[in-house]
Amino acid sequence: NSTAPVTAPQHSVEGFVKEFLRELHFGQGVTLERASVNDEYLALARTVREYLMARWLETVRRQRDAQAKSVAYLSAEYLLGRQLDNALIATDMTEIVEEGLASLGIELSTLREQEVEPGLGNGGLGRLAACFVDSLATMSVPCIGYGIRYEYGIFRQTFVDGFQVEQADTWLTLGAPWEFPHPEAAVTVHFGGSTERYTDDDGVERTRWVPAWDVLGVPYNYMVPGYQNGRVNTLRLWSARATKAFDLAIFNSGEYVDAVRAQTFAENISKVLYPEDSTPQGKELRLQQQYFFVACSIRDFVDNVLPADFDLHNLPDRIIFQLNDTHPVIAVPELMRILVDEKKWDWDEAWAVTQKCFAYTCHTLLPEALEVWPVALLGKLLPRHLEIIYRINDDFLAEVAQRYPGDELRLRRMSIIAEYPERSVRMAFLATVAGAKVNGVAALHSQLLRDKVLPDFSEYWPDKFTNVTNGVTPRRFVRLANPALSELITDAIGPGWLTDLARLREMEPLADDAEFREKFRAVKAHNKQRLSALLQRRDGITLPGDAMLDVMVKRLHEYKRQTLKVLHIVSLYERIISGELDPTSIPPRVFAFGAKAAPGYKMAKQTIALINHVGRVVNDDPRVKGALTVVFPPNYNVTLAETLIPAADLSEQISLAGKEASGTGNMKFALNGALTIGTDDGANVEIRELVGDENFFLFGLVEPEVDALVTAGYHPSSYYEENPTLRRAIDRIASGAFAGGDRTVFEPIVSNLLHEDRFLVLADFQAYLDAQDRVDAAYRDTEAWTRSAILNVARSGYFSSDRAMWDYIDRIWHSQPLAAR
Ligand code: 26Y
Repeated sequence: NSTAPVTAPQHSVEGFVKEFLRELHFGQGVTLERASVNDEYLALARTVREYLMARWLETVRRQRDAQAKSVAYLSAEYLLGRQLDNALIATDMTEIVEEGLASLGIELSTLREQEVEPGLGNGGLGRLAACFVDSLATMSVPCIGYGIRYEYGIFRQTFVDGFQVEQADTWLTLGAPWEFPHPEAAVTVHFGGSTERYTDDDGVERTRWVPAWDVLGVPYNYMVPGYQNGRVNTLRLWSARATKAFDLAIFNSGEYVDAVRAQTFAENISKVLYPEDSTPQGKELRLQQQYFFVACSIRDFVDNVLPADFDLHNLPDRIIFQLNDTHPVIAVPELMRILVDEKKWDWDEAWAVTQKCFAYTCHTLLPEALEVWPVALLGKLLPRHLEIIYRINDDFLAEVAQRYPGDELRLRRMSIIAEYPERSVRMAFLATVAGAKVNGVAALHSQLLRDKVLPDFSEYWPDKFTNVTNGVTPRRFVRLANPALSELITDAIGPGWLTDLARLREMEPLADDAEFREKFRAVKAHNKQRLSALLQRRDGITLPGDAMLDVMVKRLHEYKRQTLKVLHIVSLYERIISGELDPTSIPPRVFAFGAKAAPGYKMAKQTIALINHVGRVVNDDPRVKGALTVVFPPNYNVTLAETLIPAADLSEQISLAGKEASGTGNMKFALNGALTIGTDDGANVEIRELVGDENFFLFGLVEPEVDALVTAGYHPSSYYEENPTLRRAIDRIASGAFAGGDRTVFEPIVSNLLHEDRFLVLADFQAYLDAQDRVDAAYRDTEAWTRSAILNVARSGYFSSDRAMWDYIDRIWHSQPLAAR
């Protein structure tokens, strides 16, 4: 009967094997003897899915019944990482599956490797969204994640002669076993056209949008399993399809081929993730993507998630739309359009509700990363939304004028519409005006956001601004990525830490236990071997046996200062080969990099080449052999991070103070027992406060000093002239020593450093080298280093994304989980 409960297959080896073979036979249509690795992987994924299905359906049902307030997380990016292991851990199936597969002669590890991770994000912001939905599911908080199902995620990076070459990310080609498409539930989204005034049946003057074209949004649902709590939330990603209108055009047009091409035009909207993550170019397709997914999502929530008779005046009791940066901010005028044009509400009534439904998270401090849309472009694509934005701005500025009579300059500064260099909409201002709350992503960032980025707004609405320091999920970044450490922790303090990470504190006394330190070192050594084996297999890279592993992994950006790290390596190299430094006097080090550059970002791509070329020279030089090794495996992604981070001894977090909003890699390293060398920036500040000064290598200018130096006039060449160590390192690069004698290849990097150096690499160089000397000294005392590493783990529980989610609930959402807290 239709209400029969869906039940999961038996939680046992036999239950699993039976189901797996059924999937192989009836799902994949192959016998075990004839099955490919991909057949086996797909059958396994579908089997594991079955163990989650009953929980998922039950979660959806309970959520409908409870009518509780939900979070709708709106994000253009979700950098999910592989799904299989996460699902196994959530269902506690790993051992059963390992044993069951082994009985069929299949290795689980082989099937794991078959999965291509969904890379539907660029970096920190996308990975944060994935951590947040994981935590909300684990905490039993009603949440639906909305985003875009890009057909091509972040590009695959390869190196040719050390230079980055991008390849398409074809993550869907071998099958997508984790998604549930619902073409029957497609939503229509309109674009273009014009607006017109008319008088409605009640004699009221109204506006309506007469769009020119439309596309369909097809929802693809993904399971977001909570950690062993019987709950599965939903991530709904939208894919663009042509509408009937497009099909009709095909039949009515003589130009059949052109018409079919027009169909592809519609489908282009969700085709590819933009690989830029800080310099938004005003690309029309990007705006189409943004409006596409928020229009689908609001429509979906209002029409499908809410009950049919729901009174939208109560919307704020049922939903909070959390805006992940400005990318989904066009949702604000979209909700206004629905309420005012479609539901025929008064403007003020609609605005009062809208203002309670949104909250905005800012992820940057770089002025060039703040999105603005030229009015001409926005008006062409979304003419009604532009009118609505103008009206919001007019009303807002009228209010400001009342509070500050005669303050023309202030009005110009605060206007949502910028006039120069071109008339455009400042999306961060729109989000701030519309949002009930605005938050930064680390304590320092939130402070600078108030003081530097949005000072007029924080003066106007002091209570609107708050901070929620980022976090990362311990399920993926400790339990899944570091099973050996997880076992050690659980043996010591029990399993409760995985859902209550503050409990890692209970490990603190063990830092003074010699036996525990020995075990902790064994875990690190094991993880290094695991990494070594992976890099050998994956890239043919050989790691030296026993060396400090010094890791810098993150997107390539000038403000993150990979160049400072390169100067450190070149300086060590130069001092060794010139006879100044005895290579046996320093602990052997492996410098590992991972970084993708935006394809159009010249300086970043050149820096990648420089790292690779320095690596080639250093690794081939017998004079430094064993002492210095540089590795740069291509295509750094979530999957590689899961093996790289647990092996690290030293975490490089060396951005210029005041530029990195938070960082989340920094948290993952600390939680896996690496010590940080870092500036006073982003969440580094909080990491250092918590782990203690003596367990963190701090260096460099602090933000007010950066500010003062830049204001006074910064001259990088003076550092070059006055510091011989620095001069020798830069000269070596300039000499062409890393480009086969060609001085031109890296000339742009050298001249940028000497004459511009926007991010004060030269100003921080000596302080960085001094801090690295402190690292070397500390590393020589093995017991003390291990003690610090253990304390880093024990004191980093604060950086769980579960804690971040509780903070959002307390400070922003005011929703409550279905289950008691
Ligand atoms: C508009 C487009 C060009 C764009 C696309 C992606 C702009 C920005 C981004 C992504 C930004 C991002 O990843 N920011 C990072 O967010 C992390 C999570 O809050 C922070 O930890 C990190 O410091 C910040 O750089």
